[in-house]
Formats: sequence, C-alpha cells, structure tokens
Amino acid sequence: KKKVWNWSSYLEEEQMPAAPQKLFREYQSFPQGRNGFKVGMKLEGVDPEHPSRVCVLTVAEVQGYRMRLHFDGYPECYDFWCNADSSDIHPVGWCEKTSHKLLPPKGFKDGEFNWTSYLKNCKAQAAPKSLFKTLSSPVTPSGFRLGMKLEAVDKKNPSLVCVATVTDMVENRLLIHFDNWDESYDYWCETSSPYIRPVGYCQETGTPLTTPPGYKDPKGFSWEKYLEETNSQAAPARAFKLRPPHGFQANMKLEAVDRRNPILIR
Ligand code: MLY
Repeated sequence: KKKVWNWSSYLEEEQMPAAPQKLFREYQSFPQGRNGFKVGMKLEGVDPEHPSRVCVLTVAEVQGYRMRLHFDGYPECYDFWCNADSSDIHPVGWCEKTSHKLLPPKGFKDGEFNWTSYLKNCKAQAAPKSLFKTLSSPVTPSGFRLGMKLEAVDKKNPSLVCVATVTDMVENRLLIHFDNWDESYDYWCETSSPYIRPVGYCQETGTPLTTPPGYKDPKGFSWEKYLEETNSQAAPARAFKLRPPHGFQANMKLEAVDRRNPILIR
C-alpha cells in the first residue's frame, strides 16, 4: 500500500524535532508573511544580472516574504526572486524622481515609455509605495561621490582586488564598477562593505592590485598618475567604515566551512 507522506509521521520516524515556531519571525511565516505585494503589480527594480540597470517589472508569484519578479516583455527565464524588503526594488516613478534611466519593457523605443499610459493599457496596478522598504533614519552624506575611485574586490573573482569607480549611489548604497570592464561585474554595496577599500590599500598591505585591462603600463601603475589621467578623485579614506585591524596573518591556520561542501569542516 502506498504511504502518503506527512510531516508528523516523518518526524516520528526520523526521531527528529521540528524547528519550533517561536524561532521564526513573523515575516517568515507561510504562506503570506507580511508581504503586501500581489501578483500583477508593477514596479521598478534592479536587474540582478546587470546591477546598473533599473527595469520595468511585474510581480509574477508571491511565496511568503519572497516574490518572483518578471521583466515586462521578456521571457520568463529571466525572472528572479527577491525579498519584499529588498533595497533593489522601487515604486513606479522612482527612476524619474531620482534621475535614473528606466529600461522600458521589450519593444519600447527610448523615450517612448510612460508609466501612466502603460498601466492603463495593461490594466495593471502599480505596487503601492507603502509596500516598499523605507529607511528608518534619514541618510547622512557618506563622503562618497559619483565618479570617485577606490579599490574593490571582484565578487565574481574574489581573489582579485581591482581599480574601481562609484558609478551610482542610492541612499547610502554604492554601485561599484570596475574600470574598463563591462557592467556585468558591477555590484551594489553598503559604505561599510568589506569588499571596498580606499585608494592605496593594496600598496599598504602588499596585496596585488588588478589594474584596468588595456592600461598601458600595468607594472608602473600609480594611483596618483591614474587619477590625473582619468581626471578623477579618490574616495576619501574617512568615507569608508573600515574595520579595525583583525590580526590575521598570512599562513595562520584555522578551521572553516567549505562553502561548496558545507558539511565538511576542514
Ligand atoms: N578570467 C576573467 C577575469 C575577469 C576579471 C574581471 N574583474 C577584474 C572585473 C576574464 O578575463 O574574463
């Protein structure tokens, strides 16, 4: 006879407890959590594959506090999941208000798209502003400015620290772009991110700095010269929320989880 799977007999067979309800936050509760986003609502959001682009999105599915977002006019295979309180999603009109370029749905030419008529034509609702995360305290200027240079870890190649530029800022988050690379390596981070360092950090710590590809004299790279050549400024060291020296030294031994094989402690 076929047995029907259910939690209580499974836990009993395995002699294992269920994680108690009280360990979870309300927003983690299933199915609805405290997620007011509804399927069909439209919004603006950062394309996770191209973090410098803000696109026209539709809520395609809601699961608890998470939701699947769809790029209007594009195949479903580009859909992605995010949390309801993500800093990468914004209400309709955000791009206009913050002078960001909005990537229209596929098929629209530059300058042809307008939210009011689009929502009307689609008979769709804009996701209400109240559903989006708002900062609890006002933003204090961070000291970072657009165009400032810094040294940043390439998150796709984490052994590399590279020459990079702040190419966008939203609230106190920075868009990091690697000089002379395409935007697919870009990422958003907080000013306190351990992935970003002031100009000169590599030299000070004896870490190799990856210079922009095609730079004429990579061995002779000097920040001073480069800043002059690119007519740009270094992000001031005080803008970084650097952590105090941690005391680790090369070749020290320790125990760590293998992230590709998280069961092993090596
Ligand atoms: N092997 C890769 C390395 C790319 C590194 C890009 N970073 C520095 C932004 C490649 O050459 O494509």
